[in-house]
Amino acid sequence: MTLRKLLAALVLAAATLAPAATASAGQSHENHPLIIGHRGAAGYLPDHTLAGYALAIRMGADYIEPDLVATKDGHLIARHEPDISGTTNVADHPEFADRKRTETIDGAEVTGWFASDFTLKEIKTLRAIQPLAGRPTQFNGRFKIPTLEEVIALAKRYSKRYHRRIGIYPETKHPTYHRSIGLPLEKRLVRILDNAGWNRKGAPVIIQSFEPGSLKRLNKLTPLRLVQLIDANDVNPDGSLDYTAPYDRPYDWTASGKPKLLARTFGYLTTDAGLDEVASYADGIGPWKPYIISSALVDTNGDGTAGDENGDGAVNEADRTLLEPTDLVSRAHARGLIVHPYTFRNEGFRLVSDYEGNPINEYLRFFEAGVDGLFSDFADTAFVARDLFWLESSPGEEVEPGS
Ligand SMILES: [Ca+2]
Ligand SMILES: [Ca+2]
Ligand SMILES: [Ca+2]
Repeated sequence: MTLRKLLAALVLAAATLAPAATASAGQSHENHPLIIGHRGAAGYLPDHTLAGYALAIRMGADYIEPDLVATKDGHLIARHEPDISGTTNVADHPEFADRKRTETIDGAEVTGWFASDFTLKEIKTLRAIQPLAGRPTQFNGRFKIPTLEEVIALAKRYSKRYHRRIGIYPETKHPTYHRSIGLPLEKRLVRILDNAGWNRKGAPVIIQSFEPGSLKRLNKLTPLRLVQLIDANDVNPDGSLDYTAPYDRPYDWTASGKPKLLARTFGYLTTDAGLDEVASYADGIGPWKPYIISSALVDTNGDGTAGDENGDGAVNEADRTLLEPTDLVSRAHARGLIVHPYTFRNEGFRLVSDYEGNPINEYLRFFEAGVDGLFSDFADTAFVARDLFWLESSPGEEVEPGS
């Protein structure tokens, strides 16, 4: 499908559905639950491009999510990693061939091209590519790498155009690493928000990070809402979480060398004590989905082993069975913390078997579990699911036809 056709189809869908999300421009009303366009519209267009963010907004996202890394000259650009080789065509630029190198990031060796070796002017000669296998690649090479300023300008422009409140949900990526190379993110981020008139309470901005240290710094610099992300490495067959490094704990805890912090995993942040601590410097949590509703690998096809239950030759989410929701949402809410889990994706192999291949069922399950918003690669699907959720949870008078 061409981009034009894709956009036409989606705009038609959005035009049909848009009234439910309408709010006057400048109004402080925020939809609940919130739909956050994860890396823009990652299911359709290369991550972190203005086209991707615009598409997410047109599909119904309330917030768009730029991940932030720093360039050599201190600009903040939207990329998921400091290593830009997976998300740009830098490898096709012979003039940058000699910049390929190996760097240690959060204790792991990474070989590639690093944003901090490039000026913004040089970054602007690159184009974004699709990093995830199985996602559309026909738009590779079309879009530039945006700065945070450009993302903010886009959100403001679309808020006016669609008379909806569009926010941004920036993430400080690898804050300890950026600090170690002399390019700390926090003050840069706040300065840019200041210049945009958005470093104020009530502005449509939520800032997220995996590192508590980054959020604690930001808590001193800004009145904006802050969200503590909570990761893990994998889900064990029994549904418990696996904390294999480097997804064992926030990297600033590891780097601190403090025995108290080294004794913790990300899981600590979901305990009562951990949530109390988060509430002292942040306004919410952004947990990986299994912290709220996990799944187990069970022998559903009765062949005596738990593995490839649906017989498609691979063991993945589609072979797993849902467990009951945890009490994380209610314990977070009891402390006044909002809850925004990640990441919701449409592909069948990423959906637990109980959802029967329909991503709408997953959204509904999480909305029913009480989440305040979620990060989605497919804002259009999230938008439709939320309409269904609102419809089902409102005591309407109309009787379903035929009932
Ligand atoms: Ca992110
Ligand atoms: Ca089996
Ligand atoms: Ca399978």
